[in-house]
This record gives sequence, C-alpha cells and structure tokens, in this order.
Amino acid sequence: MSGEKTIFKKIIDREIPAEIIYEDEFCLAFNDVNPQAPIHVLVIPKQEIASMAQLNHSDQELAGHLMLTVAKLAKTLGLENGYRTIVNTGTEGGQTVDHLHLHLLGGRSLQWPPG
Ligand code: DGP
Repeated sequence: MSGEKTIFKKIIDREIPAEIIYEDEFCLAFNDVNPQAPIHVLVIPKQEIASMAQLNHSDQELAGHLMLTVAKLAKTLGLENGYRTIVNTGTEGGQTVDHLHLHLLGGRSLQWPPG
C-alpha cells in the first residue's frame, strides 16, 4: 500500500490519540469518534488492508479473528441482548476510511433496514 497513512494507521502507530479498549497482536479496537449508539467500537486489523474487497484467501485467519474479537468485545461490554456489526465497503457502501474496520454498535434497539 502506498501514499499517505490513513487515520486508522496513525491510531495504530500512536500518532493520533484514540480511546483504545482492546489490542492484541493482530488487531486494535477503539471507540468511534462519532458514535451512532451508546456503544460504538471499531475493530481494525493492524495489517493495512484497505477494505473488505481487498481481503484474499491468505487473510482468512485474520478475518475470522476480527469477527471473533467483535463477539468477545460485545460480551465484555455487556451486550447480551444483541448488537450490530457493520463493514462498510467502498464509496457506495459508505466507507470513509480506507482501512478495513468492523463497526460494533449496541446499547440501544437498532432499526432495520439501515439507510
Ligand atoms: P466508515 O464510514 O465505515 O468508513 O466509518 C469510519 C468511522 O471512523 C466513522 O464512524 C467515524 C470514525 N472515525 C473517523 N476518524 C476517526 C478518528 O480519528 N478517531 C476515531 N476514534 N474514529 C474515527
């Protein structure tokens, strides 16, 4: 990947602050700066992958790890009544930061369908 660092890469590199709630060898989780629910966490891989569309077969284990991390955090955060996980992909998918991220939203009743 070339060009300027994304905002999320800067968070990984501790160049800009974030409310980090979880970290391991492969991923980082932090509170979204613009929360859409009482709990709104972003789970991102440390590896620079631009979006879900850029995942390939060799990322299978990492992709699973990201999902399992969301599930683990949801439990830790007390979301036993449910939560929503969203991965916006590309322009029409509403993706604004070109570093793969899983939104974990919870703490209120969420509507469907989304906009
Ligand atoms: P998306 O639209 O799926 O690309 O979501 C990007 C999310 O990233 C959006 O909900 C706001 C959040 N975000 C953008 N910049 C920052 C930042 O500097 N810090 C934090 N914590 N979140 C950010």
